[in-house]
Amino acid sequence: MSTVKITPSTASLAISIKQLAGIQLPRLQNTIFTSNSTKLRAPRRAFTVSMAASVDTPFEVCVKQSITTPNKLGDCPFTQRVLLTLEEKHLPYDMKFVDLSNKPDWFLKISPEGKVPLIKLDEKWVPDSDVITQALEEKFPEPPLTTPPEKASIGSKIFPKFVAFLKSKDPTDGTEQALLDELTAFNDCLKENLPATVDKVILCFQLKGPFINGNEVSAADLSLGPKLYHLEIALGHYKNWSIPDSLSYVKSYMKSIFSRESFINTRALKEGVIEGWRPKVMG
Ligand SMILES: N[C@@H](CCC(=O)N[C@@H](CS)C(=O)NCC(=O)O)C(=O)O
Repeated sequence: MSTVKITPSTASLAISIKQLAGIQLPRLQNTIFTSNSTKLRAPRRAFTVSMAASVDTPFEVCVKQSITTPNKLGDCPFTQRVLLTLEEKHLPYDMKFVDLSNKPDWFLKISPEGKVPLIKLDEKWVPDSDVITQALEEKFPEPPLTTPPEKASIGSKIFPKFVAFLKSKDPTDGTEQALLDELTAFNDCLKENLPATVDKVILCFQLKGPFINGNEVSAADLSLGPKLYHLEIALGHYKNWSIPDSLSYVKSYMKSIFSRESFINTRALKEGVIEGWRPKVMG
């Protein structure tokens, strides 16, 4: 099966490619996303002409409801990871908002642990973003999002260090330095992805990424991206802290992830992220 990947910025590009290739492009399935069964939009996006992701019925996903704005997506980085995976695989989904401060009975019946995200796969409710994203990769391998094992844990210690620093009330306890050490290690990994000598190549990589696995986004980025989004908002708000300019690869990485259409479609409201962390910061 051959796969033609197109990133059309206009409908005319798609039409001319269709004419040139003499192929019948499928209708832009999987791009109508609904929230509480309301049609929202048909986003412009890269799409894959292949047998993959030929799903018409949206996946039902239980997501955290915003604590500031009803019927808006809440501040759960694990939920965003799952939604990002669905978006990047061009799979349709239907969000079911769950008020985690007042969990409804229907939710507790399908989620004994009372946690989101939760997705219905083959008529079964499946919890946990690790399990869900792995299952989606197996069922819908195109486009592939697997991060090679040797790179899969890159950046994974940043989140716990961020939480420790955010909660810390003692500026001398070393939590800020521990976070900086993790971010510096991540900066070095990203730097190694780039060839250092050819300026044009560097420019090209900078425009496209770079991501943990180089040029293409992969599962590790979809896990880390939402956590870095929380880090930026929460530390900016509660500690007036931002990532130092010297960590330029981390900064451009965040820009690349945060500006993806999939990310914009699935990110929590900024005020929701701030309020979500308040009890942890104050407690
Ligand atoms: N390991 C789980 C963690 C999921 C999780 O902790 N979700 C939080 C929201 S971000 C939750 O549902 N907490 C339950 C609660 O707040 O009552 C995953 O990766 O999906």
